[in-house]
Parts: sequence; C-alpha cells; structure tokens
Amino acid sequence: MRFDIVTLFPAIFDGYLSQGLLEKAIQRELVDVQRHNLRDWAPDTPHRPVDDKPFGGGPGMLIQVEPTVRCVEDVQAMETSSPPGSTRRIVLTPQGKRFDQPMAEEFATSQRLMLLCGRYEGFDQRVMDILQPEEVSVGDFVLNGGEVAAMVIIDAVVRLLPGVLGDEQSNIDDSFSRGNRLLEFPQYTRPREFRGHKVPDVLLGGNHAAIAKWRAEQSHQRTLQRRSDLLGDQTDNNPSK
Ligand code: 6GU
Repeated sequence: MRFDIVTLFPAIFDGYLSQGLLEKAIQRELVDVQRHNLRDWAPDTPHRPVDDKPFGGGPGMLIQVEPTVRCVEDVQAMETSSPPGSTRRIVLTPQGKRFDQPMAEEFATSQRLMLLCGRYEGFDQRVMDILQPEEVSVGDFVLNGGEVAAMVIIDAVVRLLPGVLGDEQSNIDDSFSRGNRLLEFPQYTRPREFRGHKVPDVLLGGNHAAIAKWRAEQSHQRTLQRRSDLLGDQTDNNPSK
C-alpha cells in the first residue's frame, strides 16, 4: 500500500517512519510512504508563500488553492501503476468525519492513500470543491496541524495490512475491530507479586474456561464503567444525550 503525505513539515514524520513496526513494514515493502513538501509547489519568489489571509477577515492564514491543487495533481501522476480512481484523497481537518476502526479497515483495502495535512486555519474551501477529498478528523479537539492526525491514520491502517503484525490474531482480538465493541481485559506478566499487588489467582490456575470467563467479565465491566456508549447504552459518556 502506498501513502502520499502532503505537508509543509515533512520532517515531523522522520522519527515515526524510522522506528518499530513502520520501519519494518517499509523495509519489507509492505508499505511505501512518500512525503511531499507543499512548499515545492509555491510560486518561485523569495519566500515561497503557500498561505494568505482569509477574504472577509478573521484570524490566521489559509493554505491557498493553487499550490495545493497543482501539488495533488502532480503527486497523483508520480505513481502511474495505480489509476487515479484507486487513490483515496483525505484532508485532515477537525471539520471532518470522525476516524474510527471501521474507517481504518476500509482505508486498508485501498491501494493508495493521499493525506493532505493542513496548518494555520486550514485550506481554502476550493481545495475541497475541486479535489473532492474525504475530510477526516481524529477526535473532538484541535491540533496545530494535520501531521499528527496523518500519523494516527497511517498507524491504524498499516497494522491491518496482511503480514505487518507478527501475530495475525492480535488485531482480531483488539478492542473496536469489527464485531468487537468491548474494551480489552487487564493483562499481567511476571512477577506474580509487586509491592503487595498480586496477579489474580484465576490467571495462574491453568483453567482455560475459567480464564476466558473472567476476561469476558472484566471486558464487560470495564466497558460499562468507562465507555458505556459502546454497549448501545447512550445514557452515560455521551454528551449529546
Ligand atoms: Cl485531522 N486536524 C487538526 N488540525 N486538528 C484535529 C484533527 C485534525 N482531528 C482532530 N483535531
């Protein structure tokens, strides 16, 4: 799968792409992540501007339509093995649809994702009108730009690709994967006791049926206490009610 990231700060991704699971997935050519500096599409004047003040007034600066549209068209044309129709274009914005696990699963089925990271007050509306991207938000809070959100999306998608995780089971059991709307149960490893805190006896007994039952109960209890919205009970943890 190929990711194209359009950003004014490509170096933000350096550490993330060079460590751990991502580094391995890239080395094994399971994913290809290309970064494109939007400033390379700026007018060839000393400051290479890509932003300007909003018409009608207001705070901050907007990323301009011209460099953005030209950049996206050029980036699309860089990889001809994937037809334009097979690329999903995503603009990261707090105005977008909320990212979740089903969306990650859907993104993981596409050949190519183009992620446009906004800064300042975002993009000129005509970027959306012309390019018709999907607008995606990672949660109800405001980030300084789309870069961290793009990493969230890449991280959630890459681990769903075949061959990326060592143990294929581990994403099937995860909270929020399709059909599983429960939080994970607590887990323990050695030592059996630390500062008087003991591992629950049931986990040490080797009775697999009892362990499975305990874990299911723990998952349900946790979900009820922390995220009852996941149980279809819309009364708690849901500010819209
Ligand atoms: Cl995708 N971008 C920004 N700037 N802020 C956000 C976000 C995205 N998602 C949540 N907050």
